[in-house]
Amino acid sequence: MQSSVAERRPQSFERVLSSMCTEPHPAARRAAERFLATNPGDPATYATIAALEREAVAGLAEVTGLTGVVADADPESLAAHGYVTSGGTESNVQAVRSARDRADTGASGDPVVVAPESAHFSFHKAASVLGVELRTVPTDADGRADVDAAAAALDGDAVLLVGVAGTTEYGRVDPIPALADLAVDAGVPLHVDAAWGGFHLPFSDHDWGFAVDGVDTVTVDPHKVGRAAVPAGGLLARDRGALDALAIDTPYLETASQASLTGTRSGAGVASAAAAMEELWRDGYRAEYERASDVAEWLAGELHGRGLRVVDPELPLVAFDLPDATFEAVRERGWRLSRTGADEARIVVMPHVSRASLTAFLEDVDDLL
Ligand code: 0PR
Repeated sequence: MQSSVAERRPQSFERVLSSMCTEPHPAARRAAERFLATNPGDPATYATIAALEREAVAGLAEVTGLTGVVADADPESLAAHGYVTSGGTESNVQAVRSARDRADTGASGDPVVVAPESAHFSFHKAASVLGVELRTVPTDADGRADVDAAAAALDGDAVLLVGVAGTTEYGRVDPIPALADLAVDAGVPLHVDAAWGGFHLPFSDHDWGFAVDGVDTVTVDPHKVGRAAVPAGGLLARDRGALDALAIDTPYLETASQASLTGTRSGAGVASAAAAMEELWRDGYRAEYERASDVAEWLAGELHGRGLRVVDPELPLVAFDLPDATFEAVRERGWRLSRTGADEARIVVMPHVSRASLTAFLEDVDDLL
């Protein structure tokens, strides 16, 4: 007989190597539990969680460089520039929706979103629900958006260009400044998907966020590298108009409008995002970026030393060739490992992925190779 729910426990993160989920920060976990039954979708009723959402957005504005570009950076006014979503999917859907509804193309066909083929599958969902055409363009040999291909794809029907800062499969950062120039020339906004990369990038050499002119909206997820509890994504916009375009009247609530896609949403994610950033921005995240980058470099060297082809990591995500039989055998030993579309094994060096756990993984690989 199946044991009761109360007796069951989630699996440990010890052998989880390809997921973008991780152990929340202890303060984030506690905050999530306290605010579990609140609804930030109704700020007039749940004022404390609404205030925490303003703080979380202010935190995300720091992470993405928005505070450096908007004149008035106090949390009250920043609140109109973003909100805590349910995750990267909602953020990306909403970015596409906002761009579609702000566009004035006089387009003949469906509005077009141009994105590199490395863009996350949430853009396909967005295209499907929003009635836009997703026009994907090739990446270069290194897995970054090909700027010339993007330029060729932007025509009069285009309403949005997408760049990815930290791709799901390889952790690649697209050339955001070049894409931004292109977007400005074409008269379309640029959306940067930094759902995974966003909490690493401030400590890297990349130009990626609102510091780059032409970047209009950014996805950045506290529930990935930000160490908040699920669900906590982030959507940020340079101009309040991008959020205004999403606002729907809410006649019977005390608050007059709502920009989020979901109605009732858990205060757990919002509170835990605020708590995680209070604890970790900036030094904690910097330390994790440095730790994870070191671990990724070390892992790439170890794999290379075993004669395996490794995709040189840019952010802490390592893709490498592993023979099919070995891949299946390590999975049978409990390692949770997934593959890229090109069949490489893929290790995301999340906060719970340590050198010690990877050493144990490599011992299993040695044993099986
Ligand atoms: N944008 C990028 C660049 C992403 O990598 C992801 C998620 C998203 C958007 C969508 O975010 P949400 O899943 O929060 O809506 N990438 C991971 C992936 O598809 C999501 C994931 C996380 C998958 C944990 C498995 C897992 O265990 O691989």
